Parts: sequence; C-alpha cells; structure tokens
Amino acid sequence: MSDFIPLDLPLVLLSNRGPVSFDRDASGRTVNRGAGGLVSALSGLAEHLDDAVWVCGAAGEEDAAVAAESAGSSILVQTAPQPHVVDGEPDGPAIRVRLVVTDPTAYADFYSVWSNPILWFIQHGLYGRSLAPVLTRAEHDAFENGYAAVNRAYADAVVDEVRARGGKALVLLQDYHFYLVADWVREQCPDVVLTHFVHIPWPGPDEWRILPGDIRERLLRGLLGSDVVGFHTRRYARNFVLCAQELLGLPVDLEQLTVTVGDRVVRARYYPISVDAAALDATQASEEVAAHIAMLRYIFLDDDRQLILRVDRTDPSKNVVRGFLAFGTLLDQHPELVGKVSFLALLQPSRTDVPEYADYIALIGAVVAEINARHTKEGRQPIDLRMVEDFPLAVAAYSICDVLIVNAIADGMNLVAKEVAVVNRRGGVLALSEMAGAHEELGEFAVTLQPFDVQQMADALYTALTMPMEERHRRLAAAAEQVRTHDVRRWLDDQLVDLRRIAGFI
Ligand code: GDG
Repeated sequence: MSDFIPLDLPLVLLSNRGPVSFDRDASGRTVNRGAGGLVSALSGLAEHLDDAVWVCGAAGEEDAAVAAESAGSSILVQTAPQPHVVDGEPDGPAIRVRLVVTDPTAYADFYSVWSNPILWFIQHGLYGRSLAPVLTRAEHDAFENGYAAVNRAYADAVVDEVRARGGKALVLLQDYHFYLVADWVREQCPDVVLTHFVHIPWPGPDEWRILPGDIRERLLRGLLGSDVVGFHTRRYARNFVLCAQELLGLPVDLEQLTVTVGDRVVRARYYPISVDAAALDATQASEEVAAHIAMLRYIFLDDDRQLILRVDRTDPSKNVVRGFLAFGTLLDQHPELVGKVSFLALLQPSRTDVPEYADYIALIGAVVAEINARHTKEGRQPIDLRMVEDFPLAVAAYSICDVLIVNAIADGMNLVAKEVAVVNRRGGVLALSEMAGAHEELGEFAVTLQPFDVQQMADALYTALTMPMEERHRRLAAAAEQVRTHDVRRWLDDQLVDLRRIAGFI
C-alpha cells in the first residue's frame, strides 16, 4: 500500500491497541506488530508520513517498561524488516509511537466496566432491560474514576503531541473507548482538524436513555468536539444526529447529517471499513493455507457434500446460538440434508472475564451437543465446533465453504463477510444479517437473514444451499468486485480527503 494523498499537516492517531507491542523472551526485549486490517491500514499511512505519531495504550508489562524508559515521550519503532526501536535515523519504514500508562484500577474501570460491558452492550442492543443493566453508585464512580480519568490521560497525551507540532494537526481518534477525548483536545488545541471513527453500531436515542442522563450527555458532547464523527453506515450516522437533537436539543440537519454546536458545524459521515484484499490474496496463496484446504476438503466435501461456515468471536452480539438453532431446524425440516451438509464453526474465545461471555460459551456448547446428538448419521456429526485462533485456517475455510453465515444481532460492519467475498473459490453464498453494517453494501448479493427469526434463517440457509451454481458464482463475483474496489485504503483515503477539505487544503 503506497501513494497516500498528501496531508499538508502532521498526523496524530489514537487507538486503544497500537501498531506494536513489546514482550520479553530469553533473548531480551521483543517487538511484535499488531494484526488486523485497521492496524495495517493506519500503519501504512503512519510509516509513509514525515510527521506522524500514534498514541496508544501500554498493554502489557513490557510496554509499561518501554513507556517508563522514554519518560512519557514518543519512541521511534522501525517496522521492517525486523521490528525494533531506533535511536537515530531508521533505515526502513518506521512509526513514532507514544505509549500511555494509566493506573491499573482506573484502567479496569475504563475497560472492563464501561467500555466492554456497558458501552458495547448499549450499542449492540444486548441488554434485556427488564433486569439489566443495574447501574449503581459503583458504575457512576467507575465512569468518573475510570472511563473519564483514562480518557483524560489519553487526551493529555494527544494534546502534548499536537502542541509539539505547533498546535495544528490532523487527529484521527478510534472507537468507543475514547468518546470524551475530542472535546478535551479541541478545548486545548482549537486549531486541530479531528475525526472520531466509531467502529460499532450507533443506536437511536432510546437505547442511549438506558444510561444516566449526565453520562450520555457527556459522551455525546465529547464526540461533538470532532469536526467529523465517522461511522460505517448512513443508518448509524443518522442515529447519531438524532441523538444530538433529542438528547441534547441541538439544531441538526437530518438530510446533510450535521449538528450545530455553538459556532461550529459537526458532520456525521459514513465510511464503510473494509479489508486489505492484496494481503488476503497473499495469505490465501501460502502453503499453510493450501495444506488446510486439502484437509478441510477431505473432512467436509467428499461425495458432493456441502459446508456451512461461521468465523466469529464468541460475542453474544454475533448470535451464534440462534445460528445453530436455525441449522438444527433446517435438518429437522429437510432430513434429506442430514449427512449431506456440515457446519464448521471457528470461534475465538473473547472477553471471558465478562460473565455474560463465559455463560455464552457454555450455552453454545450445550446447543451444539444437543443438535449433534439429534442428527448424527453413520457416525458423522453435523456440527464441528472448534474454539481456535487460527487465521490461516479461517482463510482456508473461507476459500471452500458453500455458505458463510453471519447472523449478528448487531455488527458495526463485519469484516468476515468481506473476507469471504474476496477469498472464496466455490461460489460461496453469503447468508448475511440485515443488522450487520456489511449488509448495506453486500445485501443485494447475499441471502438476507433476520437474526431473531430462527425459522426465517433456516429457510434462508436452505435457499443458499440449493441455489443454482451459476447464480451462486454471479453473486460472489459481484460481491468480490464491490469489496476489491472499496478496500481499506479507500476507507482511509475518503476520511483524509474530507479532513483536508475541512482544513481548507482542497
Ligand atoms: C469490530 C466490529 C467491525 C478471524 N479469525 C481469526 C481472526 N479473524 C479476524 C477476521 C476479521 C476479524 O478477526 C474480525 O472482524 P469483524 O469485523 O468480523 O468483527 P469484530 O472483531 O467484532 O470487529 C465489526 C470491525 O470492528 C472493524 O471496524 O467490522 O463490526 O464489531 O478480520 O478475519 N484473526 C486472528 N485469528 C483468528 O483465528 N488473529
């Protein structure tokens, strides 16, 4: 990835997890590059610029040691061929990183009380409401001493870096961990041009009314310190503007998706995130993936059998349990498919410290055991459930599945759906929730799932499995074309063009 558009201003990035992390083994300190499309897209940009800094959290002990040694200032990390910290001039691509260390108790309140459980649950509509959430003094205190305190520490680091660059910079903030940062940065550095990108859904005002009035107001006012609040879809952007209108009483334009805050106009925009198609092609071409493909074919695809696949974190928002219930219903109602169709689920255990997530994994196991007991034929179980972190295995499974099921209750975008569109070579059909952001772009090529309706999902899976091959290939080719022409670079470039326009360079 090269040829980034010129920015004309220094760049300051902020995300919770950064582009590199530090560890220690027998040989001493080691440096690891962060994984995933977001980190690689933003790293490509940061490596390319003369003056960029990435502010992020010190995740582990060794990160904290590095931060302490640099006494609160940034360090330069050369990223290739071998990642390492450099003192003088790097002789390869490098990223300037500022690691922020916060008090562990404050961080736990920020991360494990507010960000992951409460904000994630509100924004994915996961609370049943009759009994949860129960917000007590403890949650109020955790907001003040955790979420707000940690946001303040990161905002101070961003301000420091902006001031070191003369007070004028492009600032890109990422995600639900940092809703209070933009406003504080603007207060200290009124000349910044700032986008806050939200990677998860933004629900309408009534979901936000679950939160205490003062807290939801602070979160919204914090975000409104941005010039642009970015989302994956128009629906989320519109919900945000509605929140500003209904919860803060601010003047808005629902057509233009703008909010007026004093003498400033804040724009809500949508930039659908995507995948790095070239990197996926390279992974698919590897020997490791080829070996996995041969094994998966042998296990699942002999004698004209078919394969349904899902790849997800074990997050209740991904709706894994209802996905299996739909598959069980499909086999109940179409017994001719028993022994002919397998379901491979590659699940990555996630946030197991949150009680709801641990319970969810147990429930998944129970539902799978029950369906397998009901439908095992000639010693063959219909569901193969694997709790693994193995990206090459996932890419191999993407390549050869007949159907990919994404039935999330709510999902900001869902990159798995886009990855399958690029990688699949078997006319794989996307069975895609209407509640995933990806449905806005890929819905017309997919079989749509209604994630609460198990019967509808069973019927949709049947439609996908019995779709004529020619139609399957036509839809897959169209989906792949859409993703390849709207990759993660496009996501980034569109934001940078908007920022340069606001800064007056275009
Ligand atoms: C959040 C939002 C939004 C899969 N197996 C392994 C592995 N993966 C990769 C996938 C994919 C990524 O993990 C998962 O991304 P998703 O987008 O599907 O879902 P979230 O993790 O919930 O991401 C989401 C995204 O942020 C970006 O804005 O799209 O809506 O919820 O790329 O290929 N990665 C590794 N090992 C595996 O076994 N390392």
